[in-house]
Amino acid sequence: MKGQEFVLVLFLVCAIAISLISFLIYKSTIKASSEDGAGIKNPLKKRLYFLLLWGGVLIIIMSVTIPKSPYFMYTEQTPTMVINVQAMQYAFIMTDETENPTFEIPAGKMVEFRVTSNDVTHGFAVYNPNNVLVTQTQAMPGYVNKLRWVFDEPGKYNILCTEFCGIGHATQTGSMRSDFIVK
Ligand SMILES: [Cu+2]
Repeated sequence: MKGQEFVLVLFLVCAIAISLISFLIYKSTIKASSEDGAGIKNPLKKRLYFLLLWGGVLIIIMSVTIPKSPYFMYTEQTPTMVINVQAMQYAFIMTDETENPTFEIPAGKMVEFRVTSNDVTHGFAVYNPNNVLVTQTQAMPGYVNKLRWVFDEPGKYNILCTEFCGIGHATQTGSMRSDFIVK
């Protein structure tokens, strides 16, 4: 199992465990209130209704969101271009496969960012030419996060750090940002 898949499975296991505990607490609450005569008329029916409603909502949310998880995006394709990103206090160093820092990204083609950090955790958030956030990942020390994306709109994309990574994160002179061109 790859690192990112492991994190996803771990998240799902934790989510199920928390859900189960919440349900058991809910169940024990009903019992207590029935015993002290707080008057739930048909606890079994209520319990079943709650379970179906809650389970249904959960299944709908999960079936809509899980397939759209970034973990599954473009996994079957080979990236046209790989960009290595090193984040540090307070800059991003980005190069293509030939270690060229002045690369351009082809529009409409899937590219892969391999994002890591030299020091603390940073954010790697990509904003389109209209300054709308289009995709993001974290830059973590000792770990490479792969971010695959297709940029359809040509122009200058800005990269901002989305973690408060230190005193120079947002100062006038040393604010943590970078950019690249999509052509
Ligand atoms: Cu930062």
